[in-house]
Amino acid sequence: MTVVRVEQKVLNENQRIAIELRGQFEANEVLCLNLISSPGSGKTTLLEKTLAGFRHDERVAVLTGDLQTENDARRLARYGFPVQQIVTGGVCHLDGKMIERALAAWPLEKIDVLFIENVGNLVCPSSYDLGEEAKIVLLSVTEGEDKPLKYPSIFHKAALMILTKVDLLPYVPFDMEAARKNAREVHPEIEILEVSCTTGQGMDAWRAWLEDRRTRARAEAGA
Ligand SMILES: Nc1nc2c(ncn2[C@@H]2O[C@H](COP(=O)(O)OP(=O)(O)OP(=O)(O)O)[C@@H](O)[C@H]2O)c(=O)[nH]1
Ligand SMILES: [Mg+2]
Repeated sequence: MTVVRVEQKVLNENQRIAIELRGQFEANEVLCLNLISSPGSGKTTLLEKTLAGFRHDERVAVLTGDLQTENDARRLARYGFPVQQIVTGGVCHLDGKMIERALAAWPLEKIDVLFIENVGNLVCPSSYDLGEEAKIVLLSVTEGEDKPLKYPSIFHKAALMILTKVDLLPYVPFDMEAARKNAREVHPEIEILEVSCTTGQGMDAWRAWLEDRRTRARAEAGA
């Protein structure tokens, strides 16, 4: 019983911070996207390819979470955009406080798109609102098409599911149609993209999705 109460208190405190963060993102017209997946599904690789496609004068920034290392920030910093690593020291998700602390160093009015790479974990990050415009869940074709049914919370909350590593489809038994069906069973409106960072397949559709979100966010801010 006590454990449940403590957890609720932490989540309520997080919700308060998330509301503040969302207000700041809206006021500064920042499109914030929270990328979530199990470890190794390809979050950092997708962000590397995405950053490589932005013009150098685009106002893009990345916060990347990790239990222990700064490896991902090092990989992402090579593209010339502001990147910060958040090392959680063993905590299995990012929370609002961590984002608030990281953003204290960055003037939000100078950022148009903020990517957050969450800690690799399909469960814990789904409970923590970071003030983002949308959660994006990545599912690689080596993980099994049943994952939306086994971890429904994140697939229910994500606006977009990206099926990653589709270049491996000839080598692994993964039923794309079943994966789509399972995701739509827990979230009928979820958008779905298929991407390979190795071959570049699907990257144009991903960039178009991003551009569409930016246009919508700008229109909402102007309304
Ligand atoms: N074949 C193939 N491999 C990929 C693709 N995308 C990523 N990988 C590989 O998958 C491994 C994990 O990729 P990361 O981008 O580090 O995964 P991550 O989700 O950021 O991992 P964590 O941050 O540890 O949770 C690396 O060896 C990548 O090279 C892809 O599209 N195709
Ligand atoms: Mg990573």
